[in-house]
Amino acid sequence: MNTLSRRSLVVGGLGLLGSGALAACSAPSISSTAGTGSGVASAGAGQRVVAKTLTARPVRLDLGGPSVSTWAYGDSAPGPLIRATTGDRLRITVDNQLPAQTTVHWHGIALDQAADGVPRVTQDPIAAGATYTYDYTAPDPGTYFYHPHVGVQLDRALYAPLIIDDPQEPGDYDHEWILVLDDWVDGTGRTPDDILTTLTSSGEGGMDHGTMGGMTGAEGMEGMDMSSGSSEGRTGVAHGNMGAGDSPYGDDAGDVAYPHYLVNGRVPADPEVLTAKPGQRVRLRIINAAADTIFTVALGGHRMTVTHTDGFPVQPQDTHALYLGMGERYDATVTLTDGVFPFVAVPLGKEGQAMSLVRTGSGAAPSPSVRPAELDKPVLVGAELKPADSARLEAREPDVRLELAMTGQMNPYEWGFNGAPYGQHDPLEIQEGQRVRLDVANHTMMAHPLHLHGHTFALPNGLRKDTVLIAPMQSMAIDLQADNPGNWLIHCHNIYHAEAGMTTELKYRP
Ligand SMILES: [Cu+2]
Repeated sequence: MNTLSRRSLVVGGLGLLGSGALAACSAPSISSTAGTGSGVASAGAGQRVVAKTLTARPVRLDLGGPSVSTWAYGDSAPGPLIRATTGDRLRITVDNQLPAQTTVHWHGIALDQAADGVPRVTQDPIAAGATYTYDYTAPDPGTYFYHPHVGVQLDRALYAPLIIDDPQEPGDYDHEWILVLDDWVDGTGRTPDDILTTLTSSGEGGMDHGTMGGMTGAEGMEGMDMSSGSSEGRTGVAHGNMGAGDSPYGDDAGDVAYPHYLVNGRVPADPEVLTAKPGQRVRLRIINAAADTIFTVALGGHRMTVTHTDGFPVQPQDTHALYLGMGERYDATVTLTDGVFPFVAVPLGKEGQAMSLVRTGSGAAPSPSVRPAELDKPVLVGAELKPADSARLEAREPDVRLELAMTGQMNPYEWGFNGAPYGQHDPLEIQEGQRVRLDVANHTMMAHPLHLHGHTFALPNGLRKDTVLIAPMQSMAIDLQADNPGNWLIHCHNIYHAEAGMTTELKYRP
């Protein structure tokens, strides 16, 4: 399910049907996944319906050596690809065979809030043994993913890609490869719930945090410009392109030292092998589904051209390597040369790496610990990409400005916004039709990927994102158009931080 050759579809005659054929074509591979049914039907008023059943259940998975007991959608990590076309209606029934409540969140989709999958905000959690149907329209094309929004379930195998195809997309590439990154611990002697308990009781999940354990959110706030609307005040990180050893996100990027890092559910010792011919163009859709790990990604021997982030197009940008925060997605194209190449995802501030192999010719596979030279070259900071003109928010002064300070520390393990954990938070209140500016300020010594549900926001340079990495002590003003009424979460996409309180709500007043 992780590879799809557009050329083979065209050769099969399906290309004439446009991108709609992609969803229909992907259906058989999805229905072949045990416990997962699917179908595509036309709906009334010309809207096509993509209907599937997703079964969440305990499974045993082979990660390419390590065999683990975990929870998954169907019987694989990542779970089954869901694919539709812009404007389609998705009707996804979740059959919860887990021994726990769950929900599914469709990360990045500007959907009707009733389908957003947030327990006690948009729905009651789906009880063990129960089913629930999500029904929503996907308004924007792009690379998305889906995962639970209950506890730290995301840190099991409960994640999978969600691709919305663009009927206008020229598709001038020979292959499309979806690459899902993950950090893995479940079934290795600890569960994610064990780790959350350890973190919240002692502040240590296995990482050596050195001297930062006593750092509090209030320290270092003095002198920060929290209100400036100037472009200088809105971007706290001055320089983006730094080597991997000199990351703007610091070395203390995560809380958990994971035993394994995965691309498409495989460890580097027995990686997935992606095959193509020399000279072919490939579209990579890279998704960071990890719970606690920022990755630096590179393809050995190649430069990538980044074309989209979080679904939206950017001005194409060449790079040797790029950072991906948890919940972020980047699309890139690459023209392949002849040989065998490692696609690596190196966890920031942690040991080990994730890897897939790209094979266009003969040759020995590189070592699982290979470090491509691209990692020593400047690494692209996604927030510095420029938006494609088609992706820009219409210029407008904000009607309302709201402060969103990221606060907390490791010891005690408490995270929040504006000094309060979720549950004691004051929702950020807005009204439909407003242009809203969120003055985000990271008052902590860690990087946090900030994720907003139901909307895509604009960074100071106009870049459209739904998840953005905020560096330690960085401030950044982000603008959004209040065009999707409801009650939406804003949270850190480090799932342990989110669970420990770094979650709040953006609430439309009636
Ligand atoms: Cu965080």
